[in-house]
Amino acid sequence: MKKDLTSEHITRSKKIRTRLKDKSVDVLLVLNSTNIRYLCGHTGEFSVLLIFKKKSYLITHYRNDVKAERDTTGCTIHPIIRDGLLHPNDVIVEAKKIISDHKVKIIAVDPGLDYQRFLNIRNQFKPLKTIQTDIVEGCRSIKSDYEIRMLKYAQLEAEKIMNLFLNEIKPGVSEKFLHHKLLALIYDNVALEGPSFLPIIASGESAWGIHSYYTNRKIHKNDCIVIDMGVKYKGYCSDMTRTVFVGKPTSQMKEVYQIVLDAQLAAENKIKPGMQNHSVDWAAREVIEKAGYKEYFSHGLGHSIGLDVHEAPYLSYIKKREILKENMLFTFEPGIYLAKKFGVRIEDTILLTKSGCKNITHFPKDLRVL
Ligand SMILES: [Mn+2]
Repeated sequence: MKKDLTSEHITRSKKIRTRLKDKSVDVLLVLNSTNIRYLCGHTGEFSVLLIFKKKSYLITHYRNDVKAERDTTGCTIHPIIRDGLLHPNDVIVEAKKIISDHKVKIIAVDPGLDYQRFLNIRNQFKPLKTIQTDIVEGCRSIKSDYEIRMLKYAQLEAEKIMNLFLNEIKPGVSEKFLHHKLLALIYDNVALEGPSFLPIIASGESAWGIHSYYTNRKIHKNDCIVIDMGVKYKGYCSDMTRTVFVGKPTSQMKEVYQIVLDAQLAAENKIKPGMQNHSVDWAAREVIEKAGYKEYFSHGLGHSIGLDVHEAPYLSYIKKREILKENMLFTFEPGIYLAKKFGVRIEDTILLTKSGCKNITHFPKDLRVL
């Protein structure tokens, strides 16, 4: 596994270097912690990764260096040894020293920081030219075979947990109890890093708020319950939503469930490499619009997923237009939320293949009455 990861880090850094060369950039300064993990494996705080044409340096506080030696490949670890507290800017001061030992004209800064911090860094590196870049995000959006394997495994483990979890749902238990129970089931699997986000348990009328994690509401007979959950395996996230019913669903619940499912299938049938993100969102949205529930699908169809649970590109017609490529992964999560009544969302993860897509979520989607 460690060997796999080492060759991953080498391949990823190579890709980054090619792109830096295309833009005539001499060094990339990476501050976003997920991007640092992506490129060298390090997960500690207060770190900066410097990628030069031939060499990379990980600048980190000395208290991180044992961990860095263990987790990191493909770069030289450069610990900052200092008495007293470490100031967040110390890593930048150290980066400046290393950069001054190299022939550098243009520095690219990874955008995992707010614009104000970028301006601050730009000032510190003057008179060198500093540009903001999102090339790491660009690389991250196309998944390698190794990453696809990790993402599939995370999803598989999440499905086993979901199976156990559904036994806990019965009238009288609260959303809060179920939320805690689901977290406990996730943490019981020590092979996992933990949840990829706090699970959402939204029942009955409380389901119309898209991101309420839970309330104290107790499950009733004839409820409709939205469960949105994911786990993290070796850094990689899964994300899945299922809507289940306790007792007898009403005819409107059944109708809405079928529309949401049809919307998801429409997007699955339509997506292929070369398509624009907006068109995929519309493929699902049209189904819901035609069925008369246009205003009740109030979020995008989905997002990419990887080391972060939400990554670019986003399948939403209000986000930046992007062309979709083979080996990108997306969640498809259409939903209909009827204020003060109930909500339905169904979410799977889809891998874009040469000719279309492959759904990596295998948890059943037929209407389930517990
Ligand atoms: Mn999602």
